[in-house]
Amino acid sequence: MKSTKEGCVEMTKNVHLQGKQKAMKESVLVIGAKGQIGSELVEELRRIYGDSNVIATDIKMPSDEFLNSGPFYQLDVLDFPKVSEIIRKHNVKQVYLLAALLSATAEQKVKSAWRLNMEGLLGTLELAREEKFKLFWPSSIAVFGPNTPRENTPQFTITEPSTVYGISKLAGERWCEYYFEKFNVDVRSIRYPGLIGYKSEPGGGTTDYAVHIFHEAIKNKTYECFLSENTELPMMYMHDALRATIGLMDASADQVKIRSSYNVGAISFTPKQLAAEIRKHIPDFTISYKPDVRQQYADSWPKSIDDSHARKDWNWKPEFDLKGMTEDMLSHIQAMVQHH
Ligand code: AKB
Repeated sequence: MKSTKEGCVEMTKNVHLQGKQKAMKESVLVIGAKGQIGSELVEELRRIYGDSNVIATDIKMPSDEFLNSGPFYQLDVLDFPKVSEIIRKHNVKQVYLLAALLSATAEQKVKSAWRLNMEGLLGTLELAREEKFKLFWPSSIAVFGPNTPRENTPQFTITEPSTVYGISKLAGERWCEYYFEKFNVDVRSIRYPGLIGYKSEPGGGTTDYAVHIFHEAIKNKTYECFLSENTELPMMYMHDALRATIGLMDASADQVKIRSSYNVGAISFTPKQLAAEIRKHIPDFTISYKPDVRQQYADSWPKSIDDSHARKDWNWKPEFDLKGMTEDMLSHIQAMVQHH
């Protein structure tokens, strides 16, 4: 392990490219690598491109295990000179910009959420224009608002978000399309629904209940939900989210017809339906409901998503339904709990 004077920690490993791994001298950069998506995406990208070709960065230092898995820099995304230095040094040709504050935290920290979510994107779009890399930026179902049709929400419809997070995502979508149209920046984006995975926990979101419920079901056999029982929201298992993300980035440029952000759908359910599914495996699991401020955000979002454009343009298709996702989550968390 080398520690450089800027405080970066860089790991180099001998990598034997094999199987699905693609030989390349170019690198992939993940900004916000310790978050819910980032930590799993880095693992998957390293499997595809080789450990040393995927550069992970985050404002926080990760675990030793993560540090040992490939190159890492401690980095504030708003420090653009440093981002640019890493991009040049490693000949980065793809950037995944995942650093953001989610819906609930953004309402608490309005200005810093706007700064991180918006200036982070704008600065990175500028770098993409100069350095000519392909950029992935996540949008969200939060771009929709209370006036949007909530069932099977279309790709092109009313977008009047009522949360700081949603406003930043909507503005971000417009910037992405602008940089593509004006400067030919190859930027690609997905409107993620709530994401559910067992490897990393979300933080500060409204859809987080659908992850916490599994951990509590296994540990305590009971869960107090901060959304009401019939709050239906679009959700996606992390396995599918990674497939969608990498699938969109791997699509040829002419397949990517939408440069703002694509609707992608997978599963829709309510807390009550999820609890019933969990009960098929843990019969004595109980749930109670104590909606808090996050209920308002959820009530302004779609119940289900029409993702026909993503299906048609770059062959998007989810693999996990509620049953499959629940089985997989429970068996992995159970194994993790037994292991510790
Ligand atoms: C959140 O709940 O804030 C996020 C999202 C839907 O973008 N998971």
